[in-house]
Amino acid sequence: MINVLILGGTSEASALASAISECEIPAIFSYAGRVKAPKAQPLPTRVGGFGGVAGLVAFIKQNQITHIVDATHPFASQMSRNVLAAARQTGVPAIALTRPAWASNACDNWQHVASIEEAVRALECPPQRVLLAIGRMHLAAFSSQPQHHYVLRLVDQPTTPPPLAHFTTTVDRGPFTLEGDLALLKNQRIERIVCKNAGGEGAISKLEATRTLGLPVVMIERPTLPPRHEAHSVDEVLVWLKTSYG
Ligand code: 3Y8
Ligand code: NAP
Repeated sequence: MINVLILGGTSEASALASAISECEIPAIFSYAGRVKAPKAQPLPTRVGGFGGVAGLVAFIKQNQITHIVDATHPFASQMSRNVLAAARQTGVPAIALTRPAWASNACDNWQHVASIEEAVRALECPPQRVLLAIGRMHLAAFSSQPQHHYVLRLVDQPTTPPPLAHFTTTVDRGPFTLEGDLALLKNQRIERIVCKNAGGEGAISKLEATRTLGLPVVMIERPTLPPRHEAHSVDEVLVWLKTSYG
C-alpha cells in the first residue's frame, strides 16, 4: 500500500498536497516547525525535526513510507541531504520537487554572492536603507554592518529584537504581490535588497519591484546539492508516483 512522505514548506509543496489529496493517495505532510502557524494542509501533517538521518529512517520504517517527495525550499539543504541518505539506507524511492533559480535580465542590477557571509561583505559601504528579505534565521550575520537601516520581513513577530542597531520590522508571509512589494519598497525608501535565489512564484514579486524602481539586488545563490532525481511540476511527481506504484 502506497504511503507518501512530503517534506514541505514551499508553494509547490502545498500545490502537491492538494493534488495528492484530490487523488486520494495516502500521504503525510511534514513541516520543520519554523513558524508559529504553518499553513494548514489537506493531509495528515507532522511538525518538527525527525532527529537527523536516523530519525528520518525510523519514521520511514514506522510509518511504512513507500515514497518520499522532498518539496522543501532550495535553501533547506540539510533536509535535502538527509532525504538522500535516508532513501539510500531504506531503499525507499525519493524525488525532489524543485523550481528553477531566478535569472536576471538586462534591466536588472544584481550582485551574485555565494553565501550569507558574502552578502554581508557586499554591504561594506556607506549607510543605506536595506530590505533584508531573507527571513529570520540569518539576521545576526548583518550585525557586523551596523551602519545600515535594515527593513526586515518576517513570518512571525520576533519574540526577541534582532541584534541589529537600526531596523524596522514588517510581519508578512508570502506569497507576495507586485503591488504590495512596490508599496513596501517605496514607503520604506529602500535603496537595496538582499535576498536568496529561492526561485518560484511566491517571492518573485520583490524582484519585479526592484526592476520597476531600478534598485540594486544582492542575490544569494543556492547551496549546492548532490545529484538527485528531480521533478519540476506537480504533474511530474504524480506520474512518478503512479508509475512506481501502478
Ligand atoms: C515553515 C510554511 C505556501 C508556502 C509559502 C515559497 C514561497 C511564501 C517566500 C521574502 C522572502 C523566506 C522565508 C519565504 C517564502 C513561500 C512559502 C516562502 C521567504 C513558510 C512556511 C514556513 C516557512 C519558513 C521560513 C523560514 C524563512 C523562509 C520567510 C507556511 C511561510 C525568507 C525564504 O521565522 C522563521 O524562522 C522563518 C524561517 C525558513 C527563512 C529564514 O531563514 O528565516 N521560510 N516559510 C516551514 C516549516 O516549518 O517546515 O506557513 O506556509 C513557507 C513559505 N515561505 O504553501 O504558500 O514557496 O518559497 N520564506 C527565502 O526565500 O528567502 C520570504 O520576504 O521576500
Ligand atoms: P534545513 O536547514 O535544510 O534543515 C535543518 C533541519 O530542520 C533538518 O535537518 C530537519 O531536522 C529539519 N527540517 C527541515 N525541513 C523539515 C521538514 N519539512 N519537515 C521536518 N523537519 C524538517 O531546513 P530550513 O532551511 O531550516 O527549512 C525549514 C523549513 O522551512 C522547510 O520546510 C523548508 O522547506 C522551509 N523553508 C525554508 C526556507 C529557507 O530559506 N531555508 C525558505 C522557505 C521555506 P532533523 O535533522 O531533526 O530531521
